[in-house]
Amino acid sequence: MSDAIRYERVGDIAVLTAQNPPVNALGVDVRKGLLSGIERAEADGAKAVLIYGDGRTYFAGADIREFGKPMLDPGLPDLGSRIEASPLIVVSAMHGTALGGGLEIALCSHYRIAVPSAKMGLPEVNLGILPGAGGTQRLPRVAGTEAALDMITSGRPIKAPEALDKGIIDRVTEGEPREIGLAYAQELLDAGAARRAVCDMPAPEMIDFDTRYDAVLKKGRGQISPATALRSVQAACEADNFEAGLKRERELFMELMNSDQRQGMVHAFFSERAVSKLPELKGVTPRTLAQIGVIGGGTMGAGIATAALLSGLKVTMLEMTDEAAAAAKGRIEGNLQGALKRGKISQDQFDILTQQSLVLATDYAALAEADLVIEAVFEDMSVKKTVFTQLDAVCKPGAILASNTSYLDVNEIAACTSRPEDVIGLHFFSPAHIMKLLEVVVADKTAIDVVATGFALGKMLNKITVRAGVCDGFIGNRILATYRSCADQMILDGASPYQIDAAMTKFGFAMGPYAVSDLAGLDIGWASRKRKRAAGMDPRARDSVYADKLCEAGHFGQKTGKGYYVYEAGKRGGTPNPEVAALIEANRAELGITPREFTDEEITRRYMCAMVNEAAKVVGEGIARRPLDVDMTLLFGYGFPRYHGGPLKWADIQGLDGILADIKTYAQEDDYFWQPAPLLEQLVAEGRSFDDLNKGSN
Ligand code: TC6
Repeated sequence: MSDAIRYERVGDIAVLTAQNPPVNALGVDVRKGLLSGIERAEADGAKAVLIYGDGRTYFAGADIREFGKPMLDPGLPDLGSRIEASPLIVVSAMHGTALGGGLEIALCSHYRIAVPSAKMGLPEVNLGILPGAGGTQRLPRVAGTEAALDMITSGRPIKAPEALDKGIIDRVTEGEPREIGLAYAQELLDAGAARRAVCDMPAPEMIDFDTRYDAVLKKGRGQISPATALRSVQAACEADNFEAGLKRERELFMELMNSDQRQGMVHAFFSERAVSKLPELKGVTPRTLAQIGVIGGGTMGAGIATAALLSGLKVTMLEMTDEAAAAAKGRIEGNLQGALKRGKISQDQFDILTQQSLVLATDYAALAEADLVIEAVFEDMSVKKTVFTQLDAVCKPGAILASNTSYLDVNEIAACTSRPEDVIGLHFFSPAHIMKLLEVVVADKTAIDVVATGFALGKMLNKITVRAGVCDGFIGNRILATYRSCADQMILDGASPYQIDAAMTKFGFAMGPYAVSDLAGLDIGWASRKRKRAAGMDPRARDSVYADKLCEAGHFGQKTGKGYYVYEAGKRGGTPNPEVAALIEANRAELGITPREFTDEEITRRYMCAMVNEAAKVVGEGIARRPLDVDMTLLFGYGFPRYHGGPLKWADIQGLDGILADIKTYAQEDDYFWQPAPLLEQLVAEGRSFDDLNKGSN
């Protein structure tokens, strides 16, 4: 018997208890234990078997760490079928999360009971695979085709009462899984209940799968697992018998298991958990966080305040005038109304947050007791310095002084205070109460417990928190500036913004870079270009002015109704702005460029090579500690498609040598922009990958 499953007899019931913390993943030892437990129960004269999990959960799924390696026996599908075929009555009692292979084992049991708080689902599509242990065959049989398709293609878990309604479980009872499971199994035995196998149920109802397939594929924006899972459910309806359906599920499962997308999504799963685990923070106690100040109540500051309020912090919002403070309050209330509508907070909570937890102020003295102050004022160094000088004068000793700057030098900001060790960058993404990313920007003198507090804040606000070093744009905006510049150069050379947007949405981004610029506001890029020109650009750098002309004409994108696209009131999305082509042509003529054709493939390759090359520089220079930090920044802050895993995982999958070779080819046209990252050259020379660096850092 394996240690991962404890076997015991309680009267006529053999009890199999999973003991594989933290989440009772169905690794090989657990599978072996379940198999031998069933065999032993049958040999032992037991009449029923109860399966449940020790600790916080029933099985949370297959052991994801085993993916990509040969599956050791017994495999999950065979184990499930063996449990289902047992002549004994098998009962699963669920608590915590019964996910993926976990729910599939429950579906192989003959009866299912759960505590009300238990959640269950088949989230495999989010890992780039499909429920491959019979889930696509059994769930539609018990829940019906529509309900099963919804759960399987979305990966969305449901709570026990909903599962009861859908016929997925038989009973919901308060209590400990062991106690309720034993009582239920005994009740079934006493009632002489029959063994009941889902595989014996009739095939589920047929629906129009082809129409659904197209819709699911479109919704996935290139992600193949939901649409493939749909085909597997279709097999449940169409196959001659249960075994034939299982066989089809297996084939489709293996296709996905061997796909690049599975690699990308599993990388994302582990990286989003690893990203905030920094060895240097082990054992460091964060400073107390109860009350924070936010300076500046524009979109960003109001978003930060909203996020903080929702996490239970008290917030003092500082603005310049009473009118501006009232406007900030209006924005925060608007954000909280959204949370109220989505059911995240109750009306009572809304009232408390807006009337008690939020304080408005126009005098810095109101920040004297704050544990942390986050400045979200205009992105200008002299304005920031004025703010920090005042904060230095009023804040209590030990208070953390944070800037939400997206580009500026946090060392320079820190230097204008008498306490640079308390200064840090906390770079939120707009809208800050919705976007998941937080860059914690660590300056030269930032104290380690201040860094730990930045991460603690990220956890409180439910953010993906990434450590970044100081440089222009930190991790995300620095890399963005480079791939945007690559796109701008392709435009000078002959591509159109619309072709680039189309190529990048085909790659999997929700929006292309020019549509994103219109959304963010073209004035942001304009200000950044002016700042770079004022600081003195390298004469070898290619500069473009067509975008400036749009701004000079007052076109800042969506907010002014016109940018790269024209936006009509009441209509979603925009149509290409006909003025843009003329501006680009004038710019090309000025520079003496004869435009050439670009294919979508070339656009994607250049764009991605620029992104990967800059990302490799960011890691090589220590601005990001690990490649996975870059990957998570791009995934959670910049809409990078999750199924590619992040730019550096994507690069590993493509092959680093090919990427370096292409960068060197592009460098023959422009050896200033396309300078290969030393880290990329080193990895290629050593035959290593970015992921090797991730593993080496754990
Ligand atoms: C499947 O079942 C396929 C079946 C078909 C096969 C034929 N495996 O998230 P947390 C680790 S696919 C291995 O921080 P929470 C996790 O990495 C699977 N490890 O906790 C972390 O490790 P660390 C379908 C796993 O309370 C630790 O456990 N199932 C697995 O916030 C704690 O995790 C899923 O997709 C795993 N399956 O959330 C469920 N799960 O401490 C995936 C977790 O070293 N899991 N770990 O960083 C989850 O969604 C969440 O972990 C949770 C618990 C909701 C279960």
